[in-house]
Amino acid sequence: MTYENAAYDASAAQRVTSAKIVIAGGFGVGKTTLVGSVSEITPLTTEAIMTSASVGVDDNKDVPGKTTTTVAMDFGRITIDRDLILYLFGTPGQTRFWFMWDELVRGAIGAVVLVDTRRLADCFAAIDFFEHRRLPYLIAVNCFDGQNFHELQDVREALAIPDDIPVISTDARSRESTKQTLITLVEYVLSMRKPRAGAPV
Ligand SMILES: Nc1nc2c(ncn2[C@@H]2O[C@H](COP(=O)(O)OP(=O)(O)OP(=O)(O)O)[C@@H](O)[C@H]2O)c(=O)[nH]1
Ligand SMILES: [Mg+2]
Repeated sequence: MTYENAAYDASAAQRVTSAKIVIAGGFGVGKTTLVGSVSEITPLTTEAIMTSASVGVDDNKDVPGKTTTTVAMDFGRITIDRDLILYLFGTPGQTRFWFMWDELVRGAIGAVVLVDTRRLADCFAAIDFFEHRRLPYLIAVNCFDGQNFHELQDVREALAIPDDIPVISTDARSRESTKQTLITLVEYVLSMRKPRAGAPV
């Protein structure tokens, strides 16, 4: 490699931007699945076996195959294109781990709130949390093979989500679908940072 090439590579490396994204939502909605489907590194997960102690505490009747739950966080990474790397932090879903959320969102540019429409109310706490901290978020309805199908406009109305916040559907198991969800979030965050037409500069 010539010196010129090396110098060129170094400047390219400097243009790489990284950003932290939080993946949140209720218990068993697919957060760990989403981080795992898209991460290009082996995702760090902190799953623990659900024991009889969780009976009556964790409502897993809509996710009957579920035997583990996240007790700290999920962590993964995806390179969106040559100059944008996203670091993904999945939250634990159960309310008894809420004390971790402040640390998890520190420095994040935005959040994906995953929703299962069969348990819509489970995402209210995450929405409240991000609104209170003014962290941009979007709503991603995890499709669960269509078993929970609802029109996105109905979901928006049920959750009282303002029109400017994206409400999209996704499949947490699909790398392409998850990647598109993350791109939508980044574009939304960037659009919020652009000065509005007519705004003082
Ligand atoms: N059929 C179907 N199953 C899914 C989908 N997304 C997740 N699952 C399953 O749902 C269960 C829960 O997924 P997880 O990714 O563990 O959910 P989580 O939100 O991380 O759960 P907690 O960390 O315990 O809150 C797992 O058994 C997944 O395989 C989906 O889109 N379709
Ligand atoms: Mg999890």
